[in-house]
Amino acid sequence: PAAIHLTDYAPPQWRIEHVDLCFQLDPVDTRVRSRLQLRRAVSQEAPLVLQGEELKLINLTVDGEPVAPGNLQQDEGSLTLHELPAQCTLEMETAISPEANTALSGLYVSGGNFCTQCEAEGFRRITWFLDRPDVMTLFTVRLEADKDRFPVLLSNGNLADAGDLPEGRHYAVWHDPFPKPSYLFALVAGDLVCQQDRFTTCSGREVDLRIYVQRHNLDKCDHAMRSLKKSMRWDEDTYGREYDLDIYMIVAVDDFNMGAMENKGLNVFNSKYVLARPDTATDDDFVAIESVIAHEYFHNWSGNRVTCRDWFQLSLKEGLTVFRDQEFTADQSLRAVKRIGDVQRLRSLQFPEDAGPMAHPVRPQSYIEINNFYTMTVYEKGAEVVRMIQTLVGREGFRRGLDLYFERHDGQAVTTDDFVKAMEDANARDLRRFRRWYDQAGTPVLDVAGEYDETNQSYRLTVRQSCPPSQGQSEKLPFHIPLTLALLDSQGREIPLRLEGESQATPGERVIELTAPDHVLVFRDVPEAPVPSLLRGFSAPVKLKFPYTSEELAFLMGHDTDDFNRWEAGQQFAVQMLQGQIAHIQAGREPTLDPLFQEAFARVLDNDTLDPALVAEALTLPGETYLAEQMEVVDVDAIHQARQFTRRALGQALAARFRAVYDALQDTQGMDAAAMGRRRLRNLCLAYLCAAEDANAQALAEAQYQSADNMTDAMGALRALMDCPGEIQERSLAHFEARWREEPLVLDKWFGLQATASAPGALDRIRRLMQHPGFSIRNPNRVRAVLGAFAMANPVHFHAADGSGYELITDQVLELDALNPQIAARLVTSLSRWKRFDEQRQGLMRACLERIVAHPGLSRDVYEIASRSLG
Ligand code: BAL
Ligand code: ZN
Repeated sequence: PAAIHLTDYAPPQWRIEHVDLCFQLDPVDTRVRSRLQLRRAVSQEAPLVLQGEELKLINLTVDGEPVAPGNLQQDEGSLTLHELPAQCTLEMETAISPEANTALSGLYVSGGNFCTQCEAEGFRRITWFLDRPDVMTLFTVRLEADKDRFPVLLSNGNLADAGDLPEGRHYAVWHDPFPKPSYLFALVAGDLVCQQDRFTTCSGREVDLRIYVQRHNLDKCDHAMRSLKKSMRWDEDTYGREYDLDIYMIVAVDDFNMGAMENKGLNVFNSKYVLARPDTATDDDFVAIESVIAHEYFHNWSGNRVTCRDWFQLSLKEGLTVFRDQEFTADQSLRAVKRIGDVQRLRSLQFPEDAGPMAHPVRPQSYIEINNFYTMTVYEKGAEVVRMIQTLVGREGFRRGLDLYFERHDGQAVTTDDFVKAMEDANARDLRRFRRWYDQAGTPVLDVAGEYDETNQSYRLTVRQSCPPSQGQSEKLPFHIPLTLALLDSQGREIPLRLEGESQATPGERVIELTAPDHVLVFRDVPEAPVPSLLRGFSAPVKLKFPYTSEELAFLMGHDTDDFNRWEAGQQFAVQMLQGQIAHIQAGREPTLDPLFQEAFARVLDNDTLDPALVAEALTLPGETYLAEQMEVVDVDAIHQARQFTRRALGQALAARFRAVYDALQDTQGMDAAAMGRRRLRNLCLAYLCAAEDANAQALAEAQYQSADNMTDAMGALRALMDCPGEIQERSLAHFEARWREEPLVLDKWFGLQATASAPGALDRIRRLMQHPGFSIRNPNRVRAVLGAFAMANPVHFHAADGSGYELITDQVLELDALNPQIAARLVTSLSRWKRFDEQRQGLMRACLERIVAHPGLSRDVYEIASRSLG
């Protein structure tokens, strides 16, 4: 398959000013009639090339007349019309089979209902079209279906008409007054019920809010509805963005490739991000639902009103919208806790992507299959890039820039350059160098060193930036990096900062702008040797290296005035210690627990002035994938052993204190952030107690499981018990399965726990789970809960030395590819970083990738990931 390049972008030669669509819905044979009002956008004659996949063309006319056979050419994926008048009406009828659509792209059936997913290129699986985001069209959509089976008929915009038809059928007509690209089209038809509410916008307009679900899920919509109203108010208050239609609809479906989709006025959601009751969903689920609802809602401006010119600009809407949803979530709870979670995700998932064969810039320069570029880099690193702009221009400046961006580009399809330009123009700033963040892949490294000069009372920081080469980019130009820092005295107070050449010191922290490969910063009037607090709040997505001693890290853990950096110091301390343990294990020696670390850890546990959520973050050891990133050659077994050893040793050494904190946190009622924080810390204490392999702890966990009235505590207990194989664990897992086997989203938690278990016999376990009546390879959530969890979050067994884990995943990738290439391709990424492992594993992983690439009939999606990985 051929790659598509950003440099080949050319504006569309035709515009579709209006489209009328009429769907005669039938699961096996749906008929789609479309009428396109076309206008040529260039002065010279130009053929019209429409995209289409898996379509049967029934008939076609131009201005009511058939087209001469010589002027119509159908190829794989395209339909070309020659010699069209500059303005004309094209009418077509196509036939599609939604029920046979297992790729879940285009129009398909889920749970007996019709739904669509058109981003990025699913619309071409519905009808022939200019299926590209820079063609913005007014849509009028008529739906016709059997009234009993499909009583609800929805599409984008506002309802214009509805009524009955002969033979038990009915219709609805929807008109969307905002021109939009085809990827934002949606339709839903089915037997659904809705939870309804209202929202009055800041200008006083009334909006009808509806969440559509299957009837048995109607009691799980309250949280989603609350989240929607909060998001709408927050976007008005924070960014002055008001909703623009009379109705906002969300539909939950069980079979969905992504998390959710921001179709104009009609969001279609993976039910995982809608449905929640305290007894069925954990606190993390509640938070995730709130943030995805917010994310899709925020897209109404950052994505829909202003959209992308082409798919290389995907981060224009995704990076910005992730940034907006991160800020929203930060405002609902503790900002530092949100930041910690986001940075953990970035470092454990995006940094590896940026260092591997799939590395690509935030604005990729080429792709074979765009679905493969809905990545951590485009989303999460893209959000970091937006965050850095805010750090550079300040919050008010950022708001000015965003206002200008929306005002200047409303109704347009634009580029990341247009976004940066608006930020520059609104703030009279030059961000030329900053733009490199969009075009250069790889994670920059900051090597920092500090030197105190007592005689001159000065502190000298030298900062060197570098960035390792990535595919197609051997040399990198320096990045424009905001480095937020403070200097702390021995009491933990921030020393006022006066850089050489400045006449006055300023209190607090500073944002230093790094633009060159090397910087030397000399701070004056520094009365004692300071401890620097660097990259505060993770002010840039870089790897920071500073030679802190254990004592300095312990000091920062207890004293840094930046919450994020206090946590970060603990993580760095833990990484240092775990690395030492890993080396011991590799040398055949017993690991030991550093008493200084234990002390610092215990001080945090005992600190009852800190918020429990922050304490829980501080007491959570770095994850295995993050630790793997720090090693030359990844040793999954040694990493796992070291981490388990440390958990057990801390659990044993501090058992009484964990128990005391556990007991003190009895008040865990409520769904507010404070209650969630208490539950988090309490469950963490329980996990350490169980890791210590104490029989009392198992009984405590079982008692918690049995008495839990919420899923967080039930799962907290079960997760803790996963460290203790035996009767109690088996009994509890069996109880959970019996209780929740009819609730697929809850059963996914049970699948996930077992798919990630480190106990022996993982392969049999995975095979058994796949035989469970609740499992289906056709459902993306089930695949993620079992196969995804195994491949991404069970390193010890996935990387089993005999290659059995790789073989299992390879078999499943090939089976899945014939059904759903997008989901299959995601699974392949688990094999892509084979070069990071020892020689034997490298050989086994490479052989699996080669087996995949050689498989006949492979999808573009899987081919691209597997071939690049071998690259
Ligand atoms: N646009 C795809 C789903 C999302 O990022 O909202
Ligand atoms: Zn998005």
